[in-house]
Amino acid sequence: MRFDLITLFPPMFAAVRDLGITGRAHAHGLWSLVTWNPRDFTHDLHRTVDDRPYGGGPGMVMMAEPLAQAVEAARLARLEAGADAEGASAPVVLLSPVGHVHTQAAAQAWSQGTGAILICGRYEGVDQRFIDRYVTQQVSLGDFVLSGGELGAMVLLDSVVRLLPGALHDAESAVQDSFSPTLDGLLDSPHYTRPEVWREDPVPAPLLSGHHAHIAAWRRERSLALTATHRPDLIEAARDSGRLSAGDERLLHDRSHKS
Ligand code: 9WO
Repeated sequence: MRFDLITLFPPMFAAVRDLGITGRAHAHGLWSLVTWNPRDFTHDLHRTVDDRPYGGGPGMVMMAEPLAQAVEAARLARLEAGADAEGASAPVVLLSPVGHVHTQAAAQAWSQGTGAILICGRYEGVDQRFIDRYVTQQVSLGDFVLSGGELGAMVLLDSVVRLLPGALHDAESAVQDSFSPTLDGLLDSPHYTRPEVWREDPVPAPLLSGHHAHIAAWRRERSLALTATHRPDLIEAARDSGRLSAGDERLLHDRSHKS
């Protein structure tokens, strides 16, 4: 899997390339990352990548031509590296609030692919003619504004790379995450580690029982309670897709009728 990042700030991507789970996966060759700076595709003395908006208004707009040349260079390099299936070309993705909101299901789908060319905008925005001609999809991380697309791209990368086979030490970890299939779309239960009593606050007894069925039942109950309290929309979605058992429904019912 290969990602080509079009960015004015290549050093930012050291965070995902060199550190933590994604860094280890990169060191093991599970994925690669190449940055392309639009500034390197300018041809004027000042290496200009932005200009004032037509129609007026605040701030500056990223110019289409340096972005287009960076994408063309990335495409050629991917072709030479055999990064995509024969005849296929990588998606060109703009991180922006206009896009579909990224989800765990989307991350799963991405993790089956060969990567993408990710466009990180800066300033007030990107010339629409570049978007119209090159961008195949836009991805949003949520309804908020960033100073640039880089952090959004890194969130996308992290969510995808950690799902690659071999990325995690403990193969179970990705399976047990919040939103993993085994949790049926519920939030994960709380976690505890040593000491057994911390500042007079003990670890919940079922976790110390050594009885695996009791532990699983306690975790399921905690997942349901946490999700019902904080994300009732996820309870509804799990129910609508048949992922709640009769036992789950009983726990939720009993909980909502406690005084
Ligand atoms: C932002 C925008 C807002 C409304 C309509 C169109 C839009 N396009 C862009 C855009 O391409 N923004 C660039 C990246 C340049 C300005 C800073 N950028 C950005 C991306 N701010 N916020 C995001 C972002 C990305 C993913 N998820 C949430 C926010």
